[in-house]
This record gives sequence, structure tokens and C-alpha cells, in this order.
Amino acid sequence: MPKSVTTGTVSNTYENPYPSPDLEARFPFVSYQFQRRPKAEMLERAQAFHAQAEKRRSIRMFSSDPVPRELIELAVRSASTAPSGAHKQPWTFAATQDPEVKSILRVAAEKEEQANYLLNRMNAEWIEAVAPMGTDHHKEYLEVAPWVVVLFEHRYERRQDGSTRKNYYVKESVGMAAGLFVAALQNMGLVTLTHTPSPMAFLRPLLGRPENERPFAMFPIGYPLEGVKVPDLRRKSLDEIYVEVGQEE
Ligand code: IYR
Repeated sequence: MPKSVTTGTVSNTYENPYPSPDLEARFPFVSYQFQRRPKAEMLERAQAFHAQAEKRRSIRMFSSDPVPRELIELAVRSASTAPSGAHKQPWTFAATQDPEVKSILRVAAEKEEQANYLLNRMNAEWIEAVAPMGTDHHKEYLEVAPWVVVLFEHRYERRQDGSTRKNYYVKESVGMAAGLFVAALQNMGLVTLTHTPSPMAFLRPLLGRPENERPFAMFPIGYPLEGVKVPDLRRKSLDEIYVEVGQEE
């Protein structure tokens, strides 16, 4: 066990500083720029962020009002700040505002969903779980929303010379990028839906992505249709999702 755990004393003295001189001789490092905020400001920001996050909802009726490309690009840039295994950033955000492409996406997604909902590809337990959302095989929002973004995960990398390299923790990395994407969209005043037509394999050829990429989720993006309704869902309380372990301070 590390010394600090056995003695109960914690200090800022590290026996194994990072980066080690040897590491720093082999790879570039820079100083991390950070300024501590006053405690009161930290609490204020934490509360403000939480209050905003609480208001986010998945939306299924979008307005067709246009959204500037610059906003989509900024959301993607924010999403791409997500941590990723070995900093491989194993993702591509394929965006379209082309009515023809969106229409093709809608038709293909609805075809898959018809098999799910109408031809019993979803089992009874699954149908029951999504019943409160009231989803069905109609995916009109894929045509109405001004933008549709499909997030692809890179299962491996292909280098210039044609050789391949494995990526690590791809699902975890892309999941975090997806979360940041959703938060960035909400923060700029847009809404989205995390849509996972199942199976999603049709998206890769439709969007002309290479074979090392696999669809992770798709996001219709825009403004909510005025007066749109959402299921009256409750979020789990802190008690249900949080435990503190060990002696309390
Ligand atoms: N993919 C289907 C079904 C669906 C599944 C889950 I889990 C949801 O939370 C909602 C829907 C669809 O998109 O309709």
C-alpha cells in the first residue's frame, strides 16, 4: 500500500514524479495552465451547470428552422476535447443538412425500425422498457431537423502506408465524446436526440465512411418544434446513484 494510505497522512511529496526526467527526455511536455477559483465561485458554477443539465431533454419533434454550420462545427470541436484511450480520438462526426441525404437516412432508418417494431425484432421486455417514450418506427425528425450528425467510432486506425493500428477503449472514448457533444449543443441553445436505429450498419455505406469506422449513434439537431411535448420522466435522486465509501471527513 502507498505510504499515505497506511499512515493516514497525505502530502504533496511524490516519490514518483510525473513526468520522470527520462520520460520528458523522450516525449514533449508542457506546463498545465490552471487557476484555482474561489470556493464560492466553484459552487456557483457547479449549481449553474447542474441547473442547465437538468433542463436537457431528448426531443422528437424538431423545427425545420435552419441552424448555422458554424454552431455544429463548434459542438463537434467541443466533443472532440473528450478524453480518449491513448489520445487516439477514435471518432468521426459525419454531418448533413442535405435534404436528399436526410431523406435517404430516414427511409433506411425506418426500414430497420419497421423490422424492430412491427416484425418482432425487439423482444417483449424491450418493447415494454421503451413504451413510456412512445417511440415507433416513424423517424420523420430525420428529415425535418436541419442537421443530422452521425457519430462513427474508429475500431482501428489505418495509416498512410496501409498498415493498421489498434485503438483502445473505443466505446468509452466515443461515449464521452457523445456526452460532451450533447452538452455542447444544449449549452448553445439547440436540442437533439440520441438516436440508435438498430442495426445501424446501413449508415456506413450511406455516408461513404471507410471500413474501420462503425456507427455509434446519430443525432438529429435543431430547435424544438414550438409546443413540443416530452415524456414526464423523473431522474434518479442522488441517493439512488451515489455512494460515498470510507470514513467521512
Ligand atoms: N431503436 C429504436 C428503439 C428504441 C430503443 C431505445 I433503448 C430507446 O430508448 C428508444 C427507442 C428507436 O429508435 O425507435
